[in-house]
Amino acid sequence: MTSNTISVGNYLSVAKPIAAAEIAAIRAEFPILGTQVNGKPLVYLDNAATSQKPLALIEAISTYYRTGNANIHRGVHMLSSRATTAYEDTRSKVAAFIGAAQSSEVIFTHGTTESINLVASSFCRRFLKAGDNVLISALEHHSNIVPWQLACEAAGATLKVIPMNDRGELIREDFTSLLDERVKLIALSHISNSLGTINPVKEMIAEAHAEGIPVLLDGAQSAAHLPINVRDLDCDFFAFSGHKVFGPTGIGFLYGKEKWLEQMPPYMGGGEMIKTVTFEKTTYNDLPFKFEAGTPNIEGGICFAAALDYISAIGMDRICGYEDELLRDATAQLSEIPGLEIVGTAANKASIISFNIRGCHPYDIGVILDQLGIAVRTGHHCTEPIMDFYKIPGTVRASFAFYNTPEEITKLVAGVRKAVKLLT
Ligand code: 7TS
Repeated sequence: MTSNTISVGNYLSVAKPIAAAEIAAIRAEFPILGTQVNGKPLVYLDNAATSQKPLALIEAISTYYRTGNANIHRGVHMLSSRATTAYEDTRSKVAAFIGAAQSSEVIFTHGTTESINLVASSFCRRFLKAGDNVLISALEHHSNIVPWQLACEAAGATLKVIPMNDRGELIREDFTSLLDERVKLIALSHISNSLGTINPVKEMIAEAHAEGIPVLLDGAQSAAHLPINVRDLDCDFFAFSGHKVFGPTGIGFLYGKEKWLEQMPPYMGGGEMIKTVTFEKTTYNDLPFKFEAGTPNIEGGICFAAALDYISAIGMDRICGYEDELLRDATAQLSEIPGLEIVGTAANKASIISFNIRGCHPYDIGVILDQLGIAVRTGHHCTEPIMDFYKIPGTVRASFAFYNTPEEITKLVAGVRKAVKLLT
């Protein structure tokens, strides 16, 4: 594999990555990257937790509140109708960004967690019964475990888990052997937030569909790193958070195939999700509004468009190619540190590296890195079952975005070497 050949989801694509010369201009678009932490220039390597925001987004939020604030889908007045149009325009942009057939298949939520809970609540009320199974994987974030536990408990169903190997890759034969007519839904992370594993979801979805089983993808990590096309992947649901792709917090979406969304009961009751209400009976609104009760995150919805425009202009394939170079560089350099063990060594990985150092607690390494201005995450990363699998309390995790640089990797490596010296 050359550095220009990147693994995109489950198919290979050749991209010309962002060039090193372009990075300074890109970084200038993110004011926070020019700030200092603990007297040192910030090195932000916690992008899997949340991404930083470009000026285009920051200015869009300011402009919205200065000149455009109104409630949507209700007023006859100019501000309201403009806000409604802008909010619905973002829905169309999201649909285009993920390759959905129509924007009515995009439901705005607060983020990935709410999107998964929506399906776990609504789909399972309609389709899950006692004796059925829901299938998840050993690589899931708590957000893609707990909602299914709640749904299975309510229905009298069983939650089953696709196991993984020591490299953090799902064991395909075990997946195949778990597929039977009792499985009503599979909920699978596209990319593991702890290990960076890119799951071969396209093949797994095809295999599940051959058995008539729908698949939800937890895309919290993938849409920031890979071009996404829900029709090409053929997933039935795709859950996502705007803040992971340089957008605002508190806005995300659930993509769902119309054939499922039409059959699912509403998730929450309230304003906007209805057609008519009497005390005896309520009829529900059309898609996507059936699933959008109450006043939504209007600012987030409208301004998310600025973030999508920004990254679309750069190109997800170029972002993916550049991040792949950062990943290889960081993996090679970190691996040279004595006592450092990379946790999660899948063949197909996104730009997320978890590691531990023999004799050091991840938290202590994180504190020393913080003193050097380097932001990483330490702990279990909301994936306790993964930590249990490796019998470790947690990891240090560095997660890269396209605005990170080889110089920042050098600083990370020097910081980790310093931590090793101080702690061992
Ligand atoms: N699923 C995955 C794979 C995630 O990485 C996250 C957040 C979520 C679901 C939940 O997303 P939310 O936006 O609804 O909170 N992951 C992380 C992380 O790795 N560090 O902080 C949040």
